[in-house]
Amino acid sequence: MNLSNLLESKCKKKLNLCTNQEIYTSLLNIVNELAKQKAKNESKKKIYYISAEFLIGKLLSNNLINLGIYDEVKQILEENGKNISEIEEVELEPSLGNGGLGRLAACFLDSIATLGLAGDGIGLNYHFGLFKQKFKNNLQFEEKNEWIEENSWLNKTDVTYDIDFGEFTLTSRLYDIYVTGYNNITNKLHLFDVETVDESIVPDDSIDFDKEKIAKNLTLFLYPDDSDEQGRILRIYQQYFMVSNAARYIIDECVAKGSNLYDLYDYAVIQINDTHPTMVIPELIRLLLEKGISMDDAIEIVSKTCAYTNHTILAEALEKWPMRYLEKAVPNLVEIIKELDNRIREKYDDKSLYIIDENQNVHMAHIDIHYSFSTNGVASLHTEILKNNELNNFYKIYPEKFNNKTNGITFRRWLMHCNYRLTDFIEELIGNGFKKDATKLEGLSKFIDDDNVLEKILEIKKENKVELKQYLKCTQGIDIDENSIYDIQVKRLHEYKRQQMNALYIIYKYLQIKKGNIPTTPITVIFGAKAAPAYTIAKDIIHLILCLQQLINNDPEVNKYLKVVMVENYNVTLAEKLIPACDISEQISLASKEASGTGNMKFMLNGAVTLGTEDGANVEIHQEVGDDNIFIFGESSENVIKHYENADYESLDIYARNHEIKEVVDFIIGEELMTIGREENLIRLFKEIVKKDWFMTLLDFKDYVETKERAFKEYENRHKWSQMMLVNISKAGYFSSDRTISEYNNDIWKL
Ligand code: 26Q
Repeated sequence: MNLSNLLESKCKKKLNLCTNQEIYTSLLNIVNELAKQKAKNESKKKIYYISAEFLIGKLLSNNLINLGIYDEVKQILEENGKNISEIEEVELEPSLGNGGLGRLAACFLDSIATLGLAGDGIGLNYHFGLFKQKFKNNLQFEEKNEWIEENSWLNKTDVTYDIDFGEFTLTSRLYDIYVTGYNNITNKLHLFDVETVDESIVPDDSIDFDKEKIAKNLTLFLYPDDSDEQGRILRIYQQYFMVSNAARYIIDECVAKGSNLYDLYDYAVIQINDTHPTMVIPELIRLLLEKGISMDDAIEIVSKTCAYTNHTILAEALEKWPMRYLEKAVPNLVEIIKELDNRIREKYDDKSLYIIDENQNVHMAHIDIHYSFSTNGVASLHTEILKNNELNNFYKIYPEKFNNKTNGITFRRWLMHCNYRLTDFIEELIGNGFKKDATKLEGLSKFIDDDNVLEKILEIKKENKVELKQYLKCTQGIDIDENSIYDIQVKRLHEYKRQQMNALYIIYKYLQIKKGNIPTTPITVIFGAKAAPAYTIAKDIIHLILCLQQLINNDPEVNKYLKVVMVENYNVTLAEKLIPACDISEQISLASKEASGTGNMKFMLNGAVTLGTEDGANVEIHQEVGDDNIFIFGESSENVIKHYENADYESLDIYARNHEIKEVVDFIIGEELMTIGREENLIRLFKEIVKKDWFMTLLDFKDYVETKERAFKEYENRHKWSQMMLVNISKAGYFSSDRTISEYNNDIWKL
């Protein structure tokens, strides 16, 4: 049956009479059937990517592209008066992730399947996942994010396990989502759920629930509030539930393929995505002991099966769990963790290497590094900092375990799907080879002096900007000017990412305009970010940005030249609209703090020029595009690390000594903002910046302003700017996750 007839038979009526919802559901069913029929890779060894987050985004279009039927479906719909983007709007975005680490996991699944490798993801089926963000009175509020519909991408399986905790046992159920490779095989994302989960314990428009009802709440939320002890223990229950299911599933699958478990590592390699799945190590050891394998053997087998990826150098994000919590939640693991710690104590008398510290805290990353065969960072600077600073003690004893795998992004979603205009144009210029081999984008460099090509790139950007304008008008009721410079910072809200520095720039610019220094081209500064519900200062930063939005957008003297937009509920779907329309990509973290960043890669690929610090993968972007096609500013990571070592950074000095900076910072608690915003929040933020400024905003502020002004000035030379865009696009090939996954496979997984 051809696709058109198939679709009509699924819809059970003529397409032109169907609602968008009916068409979406039918397409979902067709995709699932086609995905199921695709070949699997039945090879002996498989990669299992365990992660607390999979930020997969909407799945319909991506699957249609990967199955090679997007254009055909689009055409069939058009012939029946339907528009594929309106069908896309019907799909709810899965709420299974938070930020970079989760989106990376999703890009990796796409690339693993695209490269034809046998590899599945394993995680949890959160019913509400990450909260939905709402703004009211210039403040963030959180609501539950219901995304699972009657017809969803989740396929219920018969796989269930009984998972024993300290005080009770819970039964799990596995749901699978098909992961289609681009013109290649199908793999799976395995999401475990608890059979007794009960959505009704969460009131409407809220994220409150009884933290002690583990049987009902276990898989409701991603990163439930951990500001109290109950919340932290709930996190342990979640983590153990994830990894115990994963471990059993992996063992069952390997045994079915012929493993005697002594050779588990010939059948499975487990990539541990940050420390959230770390308990898989003691859990696997425990399960092997249950099967009669000795402790020595079990430890060796598991260590040869597991590999660990570190995504952060922020001390506060490195998980340590009080032993007391583990004793309550997962007593089965306690003896094993103690044994793992004892073996280290016997071998080394350096306390910094121990798993259990003198305060009876269990350091999860230490379990990973000692008892896995590989530890990798996610960008070259990050890996160097791990080796030379943060994890230097470990690097000295295990130099062979440390390796770098610079992150990447899937070009199927972040170019072909989100920017069809640019994709089609690139194909016109260099053919379609870049879709399978991203390095072919280099072929664009020969058009660097071709005026028609440069014109066309600007035209495409303009069209994308108009489309974003219309979308924001429609969905958020905000009006922006497509002829302004779109300057965008979208990412989790965190002080180290320094959204507050961008906000200070806005104040600076506002004051300049008030003084009569008018920008040649108007500027639209766009933010998107969620703050963790208990992260007070992050919420204060959102408050500041929203107050600035209100002040500036309503000031007729200023709003012709400067606008501020903070989009509500930033997610993958919004990213897909914002990134293709961006002129300037803000990547302004304090050097040494951003492990990699992946948004930076998406923006570059879509022809935005980076304004950034020498941090994370910005360093590698800088190397690829050269000094002339990026705007770099700020203190080096080496100097920043020295400031921390010497504890010699004083923001108050900078504030007091520099009149211009003082004027800008004082504005936070000046009359204009205080009449719009809340005193408590603004004063707290002001004090934080002046008295602490842990992430050194004021250190880089002057250089940031100067560099940003230079970028705006260069934007006026449209010819030159277009050349910069072209260079960025043509050099983005290195940042394909296909390259990253090939490296994981060659160096770590060896499938
Ligand atoms: C830890 C302890 C307690 C509570 C929460 C957490 C926690 C939760 C989420 C720690 C870390 C995360 C997420 C981290 C993350 O997204 N990291 C990002 O990973 C990307 C992919 O490697 C990098 O590009 C980013 O630089 C990094 O910030």
